[in-house]
Amino acid sequence: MTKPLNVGMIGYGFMGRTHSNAYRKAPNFFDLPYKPVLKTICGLEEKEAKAFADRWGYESYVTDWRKVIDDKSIDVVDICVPNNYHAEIAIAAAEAGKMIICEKPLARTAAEAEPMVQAVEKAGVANLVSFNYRRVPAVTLAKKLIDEGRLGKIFHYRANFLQDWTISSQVPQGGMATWRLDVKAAGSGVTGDLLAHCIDTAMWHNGPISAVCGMTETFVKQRMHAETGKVEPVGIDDACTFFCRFDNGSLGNFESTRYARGHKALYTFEINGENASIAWDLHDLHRLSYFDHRDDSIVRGWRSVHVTDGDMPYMGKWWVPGLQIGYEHSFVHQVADFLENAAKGQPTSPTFREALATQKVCDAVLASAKAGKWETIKY
Ligand code: SOE
Repeated sequence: MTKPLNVGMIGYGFMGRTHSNAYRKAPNFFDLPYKPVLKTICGLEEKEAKAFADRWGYESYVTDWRKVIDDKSIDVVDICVPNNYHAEIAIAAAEAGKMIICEKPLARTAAEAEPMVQAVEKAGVANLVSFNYRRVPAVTLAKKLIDEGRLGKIFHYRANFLQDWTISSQVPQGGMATWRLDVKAAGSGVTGDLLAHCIDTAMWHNGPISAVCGMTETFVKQRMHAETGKVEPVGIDDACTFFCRFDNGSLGNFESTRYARGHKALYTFEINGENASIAWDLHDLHRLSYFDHRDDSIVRGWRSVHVTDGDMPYMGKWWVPGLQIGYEHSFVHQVADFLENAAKGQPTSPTFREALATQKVCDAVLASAKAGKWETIKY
């Protein structure tokens, strides 16, 4: 019997849409123990909240997130608001015994994230941080290949996340659309917003990062604040590059920027092992490039694995072999995994605790860039 599960969504921006879409699609494709019911959408502006409720089929809308927490009929609280609200809402939701899905990064800093971890663990509620790229089938397949030992000893992990949307100094900071540029709301710039994705995936693939050495730059030093209308100093990192050492002895090389003209969302990674290498590119998300040195030399070369067959991660639930899915489906997979595990009382990775580790790496990268020296990370 599929039990209804009432969802209270907090935030109706870009992420509110990706998560709402996921709750709607997941039960159509996955055999789930729960049927998500879009119960309440919460957003600051009443008109927008109502329009969102109408469009996505939420039964009701509110403008105060505390009403979602106080509503006893809500089972899952989904947090899709700017980072500065994550901690307060998540802690209140945990204390109210709700399951929680929280958008990434978990918080603005590790210090802010710690009590969130304690709250969900104390309450014993299911919790997940939305690092969605893990659940792109080719990225999940990469994890399988690594865990099977196909790469052998890993030497290098390199990842990039490149965008170009803040090059103009006319882009404001703060407000609905551009809160990611406001340090008070976001906590950091590309480090928490983009590199956090790369770090989450990298530590999932390749284990903990033990030390980092970073470099950041803020190319546009002042921007108008969308809420005050005043030109204010910019406190976020526009670009960040860091080197790191993993516990397993491999070296990491990461870069993120919003100043790479021509790139909108170029997330790539390459992993080099003793026997084999793999590479992936978000712009061609079904393809996993694989090179295996053990192949017969007359046919050895980079293989282009098209991750669409039914025996590939998640793909058996979608169309017929060879046909594609996309970005949005990583969120569908996330909801499906979360609900399946929650019904069994099992955690879904990345939990708040796992996301705290990512947060610690982000903090260390920023501290290293500020101090101009290597930082070690204590988990
Ligand atoms: C920023 O532009 C952003 O939307 C991030 O916030 C997302 O996490 C990333 O997946 C795409 O880029």
